[in-house]
Amino acid sequence: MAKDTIFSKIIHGEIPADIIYQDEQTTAFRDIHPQAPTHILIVPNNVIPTVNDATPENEQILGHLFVVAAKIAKQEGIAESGYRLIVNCNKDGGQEVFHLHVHLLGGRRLGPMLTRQEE
Ligand code: DGP
Repeated sequence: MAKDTIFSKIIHGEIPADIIYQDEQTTAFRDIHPQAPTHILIVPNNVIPTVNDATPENEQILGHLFVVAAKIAKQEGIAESGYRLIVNCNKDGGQEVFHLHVHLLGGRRLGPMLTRQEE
């Protein structure tokens, strides 16, 4: 099994976070460095380090993350105005925490999907 992460500690209540949703499979909490008025992380309770580690056994939980995202978007009042879901993978994707998570961003116009290429 993959080793615990900072997000595991949040999921298990060992460090504080603004948890807005939790069920047996997933936990959602507000990002510590919000990039938009709504910036929530939706995280599987069991660690999958990156998208590269996803297996056919993970298909149910990976789908569940989207169902939870839709539920939270409604709860946050941004379902109709719109939002963006992002999953970063490894260095070029900008992944910092190696516990797969979906960023749910909304509450303002988010602009183009990518910023200019870094040199
Ligand atoms: P990523 O770059 O996709 O791995 O995103 C990691 C996000 O996690 C980043 O936006 C900041 C957030 N984050 C990191 N540590 C913590 C924490 O301890 N608490 C909360 N709420 N968010 C965190």
